[in-house]
Amino acid sequence: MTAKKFNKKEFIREVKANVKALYRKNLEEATQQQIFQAVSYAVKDEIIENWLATQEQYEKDDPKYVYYMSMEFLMGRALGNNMINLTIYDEVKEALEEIGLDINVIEDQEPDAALGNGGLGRLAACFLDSLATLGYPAYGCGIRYRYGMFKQKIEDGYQVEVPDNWLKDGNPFELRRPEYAKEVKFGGYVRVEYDEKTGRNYYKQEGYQSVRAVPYDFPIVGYNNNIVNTLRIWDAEAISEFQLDSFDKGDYRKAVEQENLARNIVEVLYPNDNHYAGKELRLKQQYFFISASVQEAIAKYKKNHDDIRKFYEKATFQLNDTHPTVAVAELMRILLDEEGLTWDEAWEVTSKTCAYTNHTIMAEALEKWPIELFSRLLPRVYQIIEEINRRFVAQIEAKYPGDFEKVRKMAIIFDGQVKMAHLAIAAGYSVNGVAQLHTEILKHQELKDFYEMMPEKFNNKTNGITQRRFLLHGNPLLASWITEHIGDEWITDLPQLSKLKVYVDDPKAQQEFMNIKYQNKVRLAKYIQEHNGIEVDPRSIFDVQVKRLHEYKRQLLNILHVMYLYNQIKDHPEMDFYPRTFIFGAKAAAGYRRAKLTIKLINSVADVINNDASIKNKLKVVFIEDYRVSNAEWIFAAADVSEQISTASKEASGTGNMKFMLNGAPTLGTMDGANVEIVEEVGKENAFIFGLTADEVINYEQNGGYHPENIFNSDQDIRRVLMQLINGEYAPDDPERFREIYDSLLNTKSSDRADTYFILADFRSYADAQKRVEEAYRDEAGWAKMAMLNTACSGKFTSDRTIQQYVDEIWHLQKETVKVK
Ligand code: DL6
Repeated sequence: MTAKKFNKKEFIREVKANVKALYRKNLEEATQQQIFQAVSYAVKDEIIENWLATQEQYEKDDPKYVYYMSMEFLMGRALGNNMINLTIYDEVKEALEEIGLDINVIEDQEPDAALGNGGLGRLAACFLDSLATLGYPAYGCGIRYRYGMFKQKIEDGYQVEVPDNWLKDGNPFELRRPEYAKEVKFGGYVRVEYDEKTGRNYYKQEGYQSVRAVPYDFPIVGYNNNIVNTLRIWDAEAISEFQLDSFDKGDYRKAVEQENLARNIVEVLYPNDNHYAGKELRLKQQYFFISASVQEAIAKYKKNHDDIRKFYEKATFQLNDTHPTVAVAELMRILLDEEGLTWDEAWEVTSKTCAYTNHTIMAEALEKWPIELFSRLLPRVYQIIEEINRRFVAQIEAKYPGDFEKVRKMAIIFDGQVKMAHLAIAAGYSVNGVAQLHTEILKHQELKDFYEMMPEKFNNKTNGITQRRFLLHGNPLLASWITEHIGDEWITDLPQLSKLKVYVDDPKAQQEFMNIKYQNKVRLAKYIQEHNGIEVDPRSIFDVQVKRLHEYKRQLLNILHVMYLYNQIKDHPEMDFYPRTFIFGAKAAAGYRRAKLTIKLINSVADVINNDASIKNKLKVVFIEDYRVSNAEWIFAAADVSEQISTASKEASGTGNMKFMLNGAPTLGTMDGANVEIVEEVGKENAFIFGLTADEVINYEQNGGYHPENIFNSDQDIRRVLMQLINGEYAPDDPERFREIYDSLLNTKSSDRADTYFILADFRSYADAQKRVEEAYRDEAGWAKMAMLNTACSGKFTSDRTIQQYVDEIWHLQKETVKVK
C-alpha cells in the first residue's frame, strides 16, 4: 500500500507559512534551526492524517496491543527517519533545494532524542520502527526525561559531561495529551478496611504524595504503509492545589513538596549502562511511568470491554529488562483494589499479560531493592509483592521439599532485598534472552534454577536492527546501489539481500561497492577533520569500535594492541605495514572511574601517535567525541572493520555488530553474543574470530586457574606495553596516571581477580587476528568479496524478523492494514 501523493508546491508553501506563524519571519531571515522546525511541522502534517486513520482503524478492529515498557528509547533524530518511512525523502530534498535549502544542514539542526544509554534503548527504538512497518498495534511506554543522555566533551583527553537540554528549542513531533493524565502515588501507609457485606479486605493508600503524569505522544511511522503507532512518554507535573485532598487544601508545604517531586522524577536519565545504580529516585522513575502506563492500558481496555478478566486478550506488556517489572505488582494492585478481582483472578490476568526480556548477565546490572526503601516508597505494591513471594516460595517448596538452597536462590524477597528479575520470571508467561548464546547461558547458568522449574517460559529472540535507519537513511549511496541491483524489496524484507551474492565475484560490482565505501570514508574523514582536527587518510583501513565504554567490552584490549603496533612500527620502520586508522567512540557512565581513565588513555595514545611524524601516517587513532545515534549512522557506513571484542559470555547480543555487517564491515570479534550467529550466517572465513570461548571463560570463573602474571612474565611484547602504562610513555606529566589500569590487569589490590575480563589471555590471538585483517585487506578483490558477503548475509539481523518472532511466539498479535482516503 503506497502513501498518498506528495505535493511539492503545497509543501513549500507550508514551510514558508510555518516560518511566519512560528517566528514572524520570512524564510530568508530565519535561522537553520527555525527552518528545521518549520520543515518538521510540515512533515508532521503529512503524518497526522495517517496517525488519525491508524487510530480509527484500530478502534474499529479492536486488536490486541503490545505495550513495550521501557525506561529507555534511544530514538535519535526523527525528521530524516519520518521522511524515509513516509517515502517522501527525495521529494522533500528537491523541494528544499528549490528554495535554496540543503536537507543535510536542516537535518543536522535536530538534537538526538537520546532517552537511552545504549543497546537496550536503541533496540526499543528499532522495535517500534518494525512494529509500525509490519502493521502491529503497539505502544511504546516510557519517560520524557527533560535531560537525556549527557553530551560528551573531551577536554585534555578526559570525558566531561554536559547536560543534554534536548527540548530547549521545542520538539516539533510531540503532542501533549493532558486528557490522558494520571495520578501516581508515592509513600504514605496502607489502611485496611474489612467489608462485612463482601467479606473482603479493602486496601487504601493514605498520607501519600502524588504527581500528575502527563503523556506526550510521538508518531512512529511505518514504512510506506500508512500506519502510525505511538510512543507515549510521560512527563511529571505537580498535582495542582485544588486537586489535593480537601484535607490537604491550603497546605503550602505539601504543595511545594509535590512540585519538587514532580520536577525531580523526570529530570534526567540515569547514565548507567549494564549497571544498577540503586537510587531511590530511580525506583520512583520506574513506578511513575509504569503506574501511568498500566492505568492507561486498563482505561483504554475498559472503554470497549466489560470483563476485566479478559484483559490479556487485548493487551500484553513486554518488560524491557527488569526496570519496568514493578508493572507486575501495579497490575495486580489495580485488579485487586480498584477492579475488585480475587487474588486468583488477578493473578491469572497478570501472568497472562506480562513477559520479560533479559538483556544482561552482568551481576552488577541485576536490580535488587532494599525492602526498607521499597516498602516505604510503594507500601501497597510491596504488600502485593510479599504475597506473590509467599505463594511462589510455597511452589518452590512443593516442588523441591526440604531444599532450602532453592528457596534462597529463587525467592523474590530474600536477604532484605526485593529481586526484580525473580519477580519478572515468577509472574511472566515468557522469559527471553536476546541471542542464542545468551539464552543458553541464562538457561544453564544464570537462571538455571528457574529454567529447571519452568522450562516452558524460556525462549530466545535474537536481536535485530532496522535497515531503514541504518542503511536506507545512513548509507544512501549503498542503499541506491543495492536497489539498482536487486530492487527495493530489501527495505521491508532484508533477507532479499542474499540476492547480492551473485555479484560478489564480479569485478565491476566489487569496484562499485568499494568505491561507495571509499566515499563514505571520505564523508567520515571530513567529519573527523571538522570535529577532532585530525586528518585521516580514507585509503587507510578504518578499524572501528563504537559502543558504550565498559570493561567487559574491552576497549582496553584494542588500545593496548594499538600501543603494541606502534612499538612494532618504531622498532622496524622498514616493515611493510598497511596504514590503519583506529576509530573509537564511547561514553562512560559519569561515575565509572576506570572507564573514564580508559578514555584518557585512548586520547593520550592518540596524541603521541598522531603527532609522531616519524611513522609517516601509518597509524592514526581517533576518539570521536559524543558518539550518538546520528553520527553512528555515518560511522557504520564508513567502517572497514567492526570491532566486537567483548569477553566471551559477557555481551548478551550486541546490535552494533549487526549495523556494521549490514554496511559491509567484517567482524573482528570473539564468539560472544550475536557474533556467533553473524559468523554462522556469513561463514568463519568472512570474519576474524579470536579469543577464549564462553565455556572457557565460565570455566575459569568457576574453577580458577587463570594467571595473567604468567603471560606478563613470558610475553615480552605484552610486558613492554603494560610497562608503558606506568613509565610515563603516555603520561610524561604524571607517570602514575594509568597505574590503576596496570594494577587491574596484574596485581589488583581489590578483591577482584586480576584481569577480570581476560585481556592478557586474549591479547595474542587478538593480535594474530589483526594481522589476518591486514593480510586480507591487501587482497583488494578478496576484501571486496568479503565485505559484500557481509552485507548479503545480514538479512537475519533485521528487527522485522525479531518482531515477527515476538509476535508469533509471545504476543500473538494480528496484522492491521490502514487505508487513507
Ligand atoms: O539487547 C540489547 C542490548 C544487547 O545487545 C547488549 O549486548 C546488552 O549489553 C544490552 N544490555 C543492557 C542491560 N542494561 N541493563 N540493565 O543494556 O542490551
